[in-house]
Amino acid sequence: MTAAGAGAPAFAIRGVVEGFYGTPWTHEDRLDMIRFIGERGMNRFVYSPKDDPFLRRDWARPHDPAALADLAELAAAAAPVGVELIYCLSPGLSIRYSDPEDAGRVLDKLASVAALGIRHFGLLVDDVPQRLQHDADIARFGSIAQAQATLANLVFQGLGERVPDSTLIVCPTEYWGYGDEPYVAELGQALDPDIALFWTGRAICSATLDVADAEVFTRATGRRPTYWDNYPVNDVAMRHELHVGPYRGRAAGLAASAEGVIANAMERFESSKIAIATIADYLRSPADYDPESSWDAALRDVVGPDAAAYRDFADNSRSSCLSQLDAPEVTFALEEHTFGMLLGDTARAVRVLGPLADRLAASADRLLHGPIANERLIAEGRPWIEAFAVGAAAMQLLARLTAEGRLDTDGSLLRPFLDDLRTRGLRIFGDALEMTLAEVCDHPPFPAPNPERSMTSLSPTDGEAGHRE
Ligand code: 14T
Repeated sequence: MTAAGAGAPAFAIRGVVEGFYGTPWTHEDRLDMIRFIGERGMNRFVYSPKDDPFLRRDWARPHDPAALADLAELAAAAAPVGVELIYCLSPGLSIRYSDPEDAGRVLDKLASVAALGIRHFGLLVDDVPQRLQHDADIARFGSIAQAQATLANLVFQGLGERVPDSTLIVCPTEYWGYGDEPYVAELGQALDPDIALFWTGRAICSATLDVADAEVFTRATGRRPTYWDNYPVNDVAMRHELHVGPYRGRAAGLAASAEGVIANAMERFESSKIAIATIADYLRSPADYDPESSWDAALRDVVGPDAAAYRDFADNSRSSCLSQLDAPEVTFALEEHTFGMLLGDTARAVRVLGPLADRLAASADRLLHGPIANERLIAEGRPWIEAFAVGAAAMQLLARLTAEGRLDTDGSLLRPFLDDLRTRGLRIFGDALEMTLAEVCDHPPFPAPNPERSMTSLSPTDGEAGHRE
C-alpha cells in the first residue's frame, strides 16, 4: 500500500467524457474543461458529444477543416496540463460490419484526427439496435458481438499500422449489467486483448461501482473495465434532476480492479464542475475520499464567494442514482415538524424548520437576485433555484402557520405552493417537502395527540394546536 494521498494517482485513467444527449459544449467550454480537469489531476478528455452529427449520424462524413483545427487546438491545450484526448466515433446506427469499405471509412476518419496528434480513440456502439440489421451482416456473422469485434479488431490493426502508440477503446451495445452477460462475454473473448472496454456497471446509471462486479466483468471479457460513469450527466430520463451533489458509492478499492473511470458530464457545463471536482478527488486517492468534505471544497472552488448560499440550494438538489438522502437537512426539519405535530408540540414542530426555512429563503434570494460571481452557474440552475425559492417560501409559511396554531384552519394556504412545485416538475427537496405539503393539504388533519402517551408536557394552547376541528 502506498501512503494515503501521496504518490501516483490510484486509477491510471481519470477523466471526463462529453457524452450526453443535448446541445454539445462549445469549443471554449472544452478548452475550459480540459484546463479544469488537468488542474485536478485528471488525464483524459473524451470527445463524444452524442448530438454532433459528424460523430454519430453522419459518422463517415469527413470533418471540415475548421472542426479539425478546433480538435488540434484541444489536443495542443490538453498536453501541457497532462490531459490526453480520446476521440470517439459512433458508427453503429448504419455501419455494415461486414463491409471492408465501411471499416476503411472509420479508419480514414480516425486517421484524419490522428494527423492532429491525437493518439487515443474510441469506437462506440452504445444506444444502437441490439441485433444485426443489414442482410449482408446477418449472412456473414453469427451474432452482433462477432460483427462488432471483427470491425474493432480491423480498426485496431489499421490504427496500429498508421498511428504509433495509439490505443482503442470500445463501448459495447449492452454496456451495463452483471458484467458476464452472453453478449459482452462473447465480445470480450473475440476482441484483441489490447482493446479496452467501457462499462457503466450494474445499471446505465449505477448506484454503486463494486470490486466484485469489476472482477466478474474482467473474468468474462478478459480485461478490466474502464468505467463510463453516468454521473453527473442528467440527460434523457434524468432531465428533471440537476446533478450538483458529490460523487459517492464507488468502492475505495476499485482502482486495483479497473483501468479507470471516465465521468459523463451534464450539458450544463459550469454545474458539472461541482461533481467533477469531487470525482477528481476520488480518482486521485479513493482511500482518502470523503464525499462531504470534497464537496464543500468543490463548492468553494467552483462557486466562489457565494458558496454558502449555493450549498443551501445544492443540498436540496442531491437527487440522483447515487444519492441516499436527497435533501438531508430539510428532510430532518420536516420529520421534526411532523413529529412535533403528532405530539401536539408546536414549539418542537417549528424549532428546526423555522430558522432553516428563513435561511434557505435568504439563500434563494441571494442566488436569484444578488450579484453573483459565477453567473453562468446560476443561469444554468435557474429553473431549479426558482423551485427552491418556492419551496423555501412554502416552509416559511408552514412554520408560521404552525407557530400561530393555524395549520388546521389555514393549511390550505399552502396549496398554491404545492401545486406550483408539482407543475414545475423539477426534482428538488427529494420527496420530503411535497409529501409534507400534501399531508397538510390533501389529507385529514394531524390526529389529536394522546396526552397520556405524549413524550412532552402540553400546554393548553399547544393542545389546541394539535387538535383539528
Ligand atoms: F456509452 C454508454 F456508456 C452510455 O452511457 N451511453 C449513453 C450516454 O451517452 C448517455 O448520456 C447516458 C445517460 O443517459 O446513457 C446512455 O444513453 C441512453 C441510455 C438510455 F437508457 C440513451 C437512451 C436510453 F434509454
